[in-house]
Amino acid sequence: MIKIYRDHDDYVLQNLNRIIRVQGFSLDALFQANNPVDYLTPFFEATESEPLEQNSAPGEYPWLAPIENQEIWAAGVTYMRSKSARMEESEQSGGDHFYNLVYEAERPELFFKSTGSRARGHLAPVRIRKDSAWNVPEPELTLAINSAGHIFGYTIGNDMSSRSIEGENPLYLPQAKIYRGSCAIGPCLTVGNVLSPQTKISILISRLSEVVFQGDTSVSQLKRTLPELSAYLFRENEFPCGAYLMTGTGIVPDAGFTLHSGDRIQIQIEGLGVLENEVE
Ligand code: DO4
Ligand code: MG
Repeated sequence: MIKIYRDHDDYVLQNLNRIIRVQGFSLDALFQANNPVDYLTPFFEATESEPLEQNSAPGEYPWLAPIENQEIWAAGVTYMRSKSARMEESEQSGGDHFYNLVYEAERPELFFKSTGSRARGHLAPVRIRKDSAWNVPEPELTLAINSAGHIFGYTIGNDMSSRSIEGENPLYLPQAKIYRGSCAIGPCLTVGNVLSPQTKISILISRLSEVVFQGDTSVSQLKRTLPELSAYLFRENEFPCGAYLMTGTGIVPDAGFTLHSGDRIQIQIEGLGVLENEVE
């Protein structure tokens, strides 16, 4: 299992206890490679390890989002909890029926979420919209899919969302989902691990050092398979530099909860690390 962290000037690769800072590495090239391990191995052969003590706490370093020219897309209503929360928030507008339909339908909900230049990394601020009264983070297992459509890695995603805008009318979804600071991924891209269905996804939100929300789920609660989601994304489309696909949220706080400026959001996925962002 290899973890790829993005720094301002270059990349840091970690394979167990070996940490190397590499030159000439490109995520676009990795996403275009037939076999990602073949692309990564020569960097470990050609580069001296950095002393571990300098990098012993990768979780405390503000890594950039591990992305170059990949688009970030997202799947929705892939967990029962997302379906029920969406139906509740859109009942008044009459939009609830559509969430029920898409949960049962063969075709999943897929939407565009972000470009690399807009994506925030680990410890960078995320935002809530000023014209939105009800806002939540969405902790999501995020797939790295190469240009040939194969899933070869994983990262952690936060699909920041306005529930008030989305609930008002399902056609407002792009405004609820795509705005400045609405997307974070990281802290690294993990390649070469086998993800068990029991993999736990958890979130903790703290405000002035008090925990105001926590929840967890597991990948086994996902209604659809990961290859099914990625196949739908690549159907009749092409991604020359590959893509990231957020796989939907299985954790939604109850209706009384909204994010505040200053809240700290920590999302943990077993084997992938912790993605932490403060709300600006
Ligand atoms: O349909 C609305 C968005 C769903 C979503 O983002 C999710 O289920 O994670
Ligand atoms: Mg989502």
